[in-house]
Amino acid sequence: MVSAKVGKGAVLGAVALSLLAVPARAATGETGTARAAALPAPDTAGLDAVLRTVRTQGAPGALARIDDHGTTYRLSRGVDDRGTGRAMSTLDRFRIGSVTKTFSAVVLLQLADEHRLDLDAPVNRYLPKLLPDDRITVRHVLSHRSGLYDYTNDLFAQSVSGFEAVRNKVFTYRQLIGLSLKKARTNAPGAAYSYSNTNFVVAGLLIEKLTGASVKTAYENRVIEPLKLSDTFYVHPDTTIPGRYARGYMTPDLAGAAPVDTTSQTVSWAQSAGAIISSAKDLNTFYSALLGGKLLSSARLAEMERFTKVNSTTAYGLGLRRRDLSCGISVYGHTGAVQGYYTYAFTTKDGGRSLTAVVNTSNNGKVLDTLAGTLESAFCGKPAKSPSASAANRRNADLEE
Ligand code: HEL
Repeated sequence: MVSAKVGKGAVLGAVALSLLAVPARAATGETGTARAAALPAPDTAGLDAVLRTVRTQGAPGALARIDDHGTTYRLSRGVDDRGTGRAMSTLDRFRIGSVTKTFSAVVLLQLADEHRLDLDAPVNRYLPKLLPDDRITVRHVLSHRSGLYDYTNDLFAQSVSGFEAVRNKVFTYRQLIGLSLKKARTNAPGAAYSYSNTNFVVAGLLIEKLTGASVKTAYENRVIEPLKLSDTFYVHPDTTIPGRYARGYMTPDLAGAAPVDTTSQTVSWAQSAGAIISSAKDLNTFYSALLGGKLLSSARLAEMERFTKVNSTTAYGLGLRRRDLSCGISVYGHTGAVQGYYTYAFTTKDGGRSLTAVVNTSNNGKVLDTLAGTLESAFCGKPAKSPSASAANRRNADLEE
């Protein structure tokens, strides 16, 4: 059950652990940047402790991958398939949920770079009469400040039955926006941050209007192919994950009931707000390239990084989250929660060190909270003080939005 080919591996009961550290640049004599030297070494033991803890809290499997200036660390625990007992692997593909939002924002910011989109123009300039208020701009939408109500609050008021009701459904973007517009807006345009999937459905419609093609084509032409993201797919409305993947399991609403296998789903309720499939390697490549300035001009990247404070540890830019860690380091990326999977994918300011951590469960706030500890282990290194103050117990600030 040990998948490590290099480095350390261990088997603990029925649990598989692989820990692989590959100093890819050592052979060429390359060294890290000055910035890399300033970062503490990743705490792989701490990272593994987080993966073990989420297993005890109900996650069938967990994985984490760090890419640090050419050195890769890979850890996995538990299973990616409860039926067969196959070990979770860092090679597994999974559903990334709202990490998709950064992909959508990148496409729109590239269109802004090409002078085909003005971020401060009303959405209605490009999509006449779509929204009931001409003051809602593209920037408001990408920063969750539009005030458009999040229709998923209603769809998933009951977690399992809500999921089953939409699992195989195919929505149009306009149907989803219609669900939102049945409800009062949460704030005046630009007045407040209020996270809403509706914003990134509007983003998808904008992408399709401005490019004259599907979001799938835009993701492929502008991000997936240029970065050679061979594990990244937008298959909507297909329900299957290509190749090797982790099956997703939603925690039942009723204690004692069996986990719900959510692997097969259209994710049509999310589309450009949350339907991409990817892997830890690809997400690390993506965020490293983005923060490293390879996808956007420096002016557009700076706009993406104009953050609105969400709470004490989180801020939101344009389709991009910032997490402020206990050691004073801030990291940039996104979190994802789609039925069956939780994802954290973040990188440093220069894109030099990236972490993706995933569990194949959802509807489990404890696991989501605990998984945030992977950020502390990956970017802050070993805790300076008592290990009992472990970052594994940090509250997931995103839940407090
Ligand atoms: S929620 C978030 C996360 N985002 C938002 C988006 C995403 N995901 C959703 O809106 C799906 C919510 C339903 C998930 C479901 C479960 O856990 O399986 N939960 C329920 O049904 C609860 N009643 C802000 C956490 C993000 O991090 O951006 O992804």
